[in-house]
Amino acid sequence: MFSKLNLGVLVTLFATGVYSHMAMIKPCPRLSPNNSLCPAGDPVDYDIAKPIGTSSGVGQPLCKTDKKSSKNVETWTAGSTVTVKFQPGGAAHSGGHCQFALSYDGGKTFVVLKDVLRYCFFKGQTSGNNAEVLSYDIPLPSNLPSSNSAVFAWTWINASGNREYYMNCADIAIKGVDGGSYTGKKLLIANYGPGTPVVAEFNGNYENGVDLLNSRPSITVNAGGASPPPAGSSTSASTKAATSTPVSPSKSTSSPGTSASAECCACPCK
Ligand SMILES: [Cu+2]
Repeated sequence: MFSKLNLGVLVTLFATGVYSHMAMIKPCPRLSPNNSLCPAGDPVDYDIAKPIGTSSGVGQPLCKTDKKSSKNVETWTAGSTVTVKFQPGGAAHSGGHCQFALSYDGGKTFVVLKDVLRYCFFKGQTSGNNAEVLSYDIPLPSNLPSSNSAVFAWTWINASGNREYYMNCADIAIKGVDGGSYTGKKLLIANYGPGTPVVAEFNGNYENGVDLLNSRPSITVNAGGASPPPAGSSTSASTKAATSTPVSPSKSTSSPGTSASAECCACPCK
């Protein structure tokens, strides 16, 4: 019964030509179309599943848009576990590296909550395009700062195809430690224009890019955004990382409306 339903969904997607890349559907990300979890009337992007950039150019800003949803789509409690879900039927490009991260400064700086490295959307090495895994549990650290304007992000560096960077973001509230802070790895942004590192196509080598992920600096975030860690708790290197912005999407020279579709996609999307 279940597989019949899934097959039906796939057939529908093929028939309507919607078969595309991967997109988060829960929590409702900004611009998510046809998503009952999203605030009614919010703007949508029917290309929500497209990458925000490639190794050669920036197609869209981080999070796809700077504009927040009209309201927080979920309220999360520090110390609990949340489930993130993805749209079925998209091209999963043989897996790759997913990072799940949180921003307290409106989407400029992200601290990583969970990595799913190498085989994101799959159970192991594969040359497949149909995701085997469409949901991940994210344990929320118990010392996350409280916020009414946090931004949760899923990002993905695909294993096969064009060198792309995918990112969807959801506006959420966090019930955690009032005035608290949290230290973790800074989100790796790669394959996102010439200012970022390139993770080569895996071609079966799932260690590609793992060195970059392993060398992410630590940053400390709090309800005011990202800040230097408390004195004595870390190094000047992480202070620098917390305050620097790796890529300014506004510096993209691509003209609006052409860049995303031009850069994307050598993937086997139909
Ligand atoms: Cu794709």
